[in-house]
Amino acid sequence: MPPARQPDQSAPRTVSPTGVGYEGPKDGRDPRGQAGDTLTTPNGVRIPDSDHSLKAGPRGPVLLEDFHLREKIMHFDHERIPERVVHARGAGAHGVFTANGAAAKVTRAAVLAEKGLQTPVFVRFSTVLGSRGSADTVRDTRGFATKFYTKEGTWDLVGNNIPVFFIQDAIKFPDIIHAGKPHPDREIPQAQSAHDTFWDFVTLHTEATHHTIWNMSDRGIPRSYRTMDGFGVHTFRLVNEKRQTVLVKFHWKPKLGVHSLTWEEAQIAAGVDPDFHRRDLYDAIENGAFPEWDLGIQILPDTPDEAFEGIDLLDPTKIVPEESAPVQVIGTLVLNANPTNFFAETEQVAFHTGHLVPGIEGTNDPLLQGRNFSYLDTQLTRLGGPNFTQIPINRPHAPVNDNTRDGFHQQAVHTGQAPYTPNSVDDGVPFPANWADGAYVNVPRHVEGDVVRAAPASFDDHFSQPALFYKSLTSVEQQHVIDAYTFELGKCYEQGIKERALTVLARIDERLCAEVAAGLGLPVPKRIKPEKPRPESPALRQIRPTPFPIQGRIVGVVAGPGADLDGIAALRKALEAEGALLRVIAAHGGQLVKGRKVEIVERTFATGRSIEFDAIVVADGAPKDGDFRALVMLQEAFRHLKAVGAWGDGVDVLRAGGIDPGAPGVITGRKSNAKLAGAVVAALGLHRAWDRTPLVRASMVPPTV
Ligand code: HDD
Repeated sequence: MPPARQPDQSAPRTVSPTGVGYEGPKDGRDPRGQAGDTLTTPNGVRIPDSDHSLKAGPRGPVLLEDFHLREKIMHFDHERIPERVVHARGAGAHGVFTANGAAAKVTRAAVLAEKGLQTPVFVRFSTVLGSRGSADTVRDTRGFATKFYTKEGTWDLVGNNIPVFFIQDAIKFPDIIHAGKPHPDREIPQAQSAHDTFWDFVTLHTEATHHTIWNMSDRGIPRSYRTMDGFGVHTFRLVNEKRQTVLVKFHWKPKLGVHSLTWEEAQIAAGVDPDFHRRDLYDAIENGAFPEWDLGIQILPDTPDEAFEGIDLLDPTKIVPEESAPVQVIGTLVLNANPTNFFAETEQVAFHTGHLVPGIEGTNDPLLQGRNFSYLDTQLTRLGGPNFTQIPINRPHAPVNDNTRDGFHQQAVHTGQAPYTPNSVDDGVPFPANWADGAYVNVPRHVEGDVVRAAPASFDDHFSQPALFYKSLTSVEQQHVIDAYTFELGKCYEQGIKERALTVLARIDERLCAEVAAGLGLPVPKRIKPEKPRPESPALRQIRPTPFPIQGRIVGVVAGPGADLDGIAALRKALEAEGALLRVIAAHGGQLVKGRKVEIVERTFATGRSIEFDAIVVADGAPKDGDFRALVMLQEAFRHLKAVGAWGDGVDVLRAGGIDPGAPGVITGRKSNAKLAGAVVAALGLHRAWDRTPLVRASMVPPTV
């Protein structure tokens, strides 16, 4: 490539530990600290007093010549930018993606292909429907958007934690979002799909059935951003050095496994800790439990019909079962740094499905093509003009020499006289690049057809894959789906919508339909045969018998005034060896002291709630009957199928809470020793004591089916 004559427009990028933002202090102090010691105006004028406006005498009036007052208030008045029209609520982190070289045969994109190449990334996770201040744990799809700052330009993989989408054509996106957002008159409910307009839409547009059943499954209420899958959703086309192409589906697979909240936990968290997922991500990274995902691809032949085993690959409401096309791991993502400034990074990051690099192309999926317009367009309103790629978090790490000029918020001082090509005034530079230079050259593809507003006939299959999904789940997961539909439809007011929803469920599975109908107190629709699903796909289950790593998991230890502090320390040591944390919960803040041993109380019965902990253990030395707030915590944890336990006379507290020490997932011992710690670690790895389910549900009155 010819050398760029003008300075690299990305040059003003200042490098803080997280890669963006103002440089922190240079004199060895905390790099996240303030940039300087002295208070100034935006123009750098030093200020003696920022607490009093300039007045004619202490009792006023305020003088117009107070430029500091005017600048300060003017800036404050304009601190807000519009929130994202969807995915407004989110949290982000910096990290690194390392390719393992396995993709070299299918793509020329170095970010994916070059073995060992490390590419900086920024990831933003989000909910879809809620406003910026809404709760994290609502039932919703989660966004999983990754910006790869590659040497060949920025590549954005803007995906979700659900592999399919509600609609097949982008022209319907405003409609599904209007239906999901709060009702226009009262602006309620916030961040929920449990209302009439959502269910009206998805039952009238049955292409939404597949995405909807994923939302009603445990995928709709993830335990953590760290324990979610991610999917590129659309089929993409990869191009290798020989200009050969394959079609692929992208998958992010979390090293910690896919885990979810229970519905009750999600509801409690939304009230007790609306920042549950944001806090979890931030704390895990601060504690060095860096979240990791493998990136995998399903490689599918690029045939003229763009289909695989009868599945139309241009239809974003369809998956390709992993049993038919295995996911091949091509690299690993590690998130290892929190943002320094939420607004500058997480709020201003601008993803775009059209941010592609050589070797990665889109397909004719009509949903993807509409997105390619939308993501660019939305930034004009949100980020105030066309120069948003100059905002630090959006700046490419590749040289930029693009001949664009001017516009709002222009940061670059462009040199050169001829911002057009070809030119002779600037000696012809910048010159267009070619394939050998690493240019983005689209693979030629033949296109023909009548101009029509229509979809292919294959897009009409709306039920076979929802049926496949439901059939593939474990019985525990199926029950959660039944409960979720019953809850959501139970929150609707319109009888006709509920009845229509039952006719949709009847096409998926007879029992699902019958159970939800019973829960709603409505008759089962007649004469509708469920779709015949493909063979089961066990890969769709998230409850697995194999344990997962427990990094970042939190065990709460309930400690009375006479607690066995040695035992607590021993349990902590064992948990920390696995990357998990222990937090002491007691009746008051401060410390617990026994002889020379001291334990800091990190949660009290007043500030703590069961949802914060993945397991709760009562230490020996507890008051026999416990504190009722501790009992509530233990009962909730038990109901949510979490490991609960006790050692010594802590077992009496379990009994006082009505918890049978012999029940599944209840861990007891005489002492806090290696055996007890091992049992806690093993239980955390399985996430929940699923075999406790019948015991917990036994106390619920079942609807008569
Ligand atoms: Fe979208 C944001 C994911 C369909 C229009 N979308 C947005 C974000 C994610 C997705 C993760 C948040 C990015 C961030 O963190 O800043 N969207 C998807 C997926 C889709 C999808 C996986 C289907 C497969 N989206 C979709 C369609 C359209 C949009 C069909 C419009 C035609 N999406 C937007 C948007 C947003 C957005 C309005 C809001 C803020 C933004 O883009 O930057 O343009």
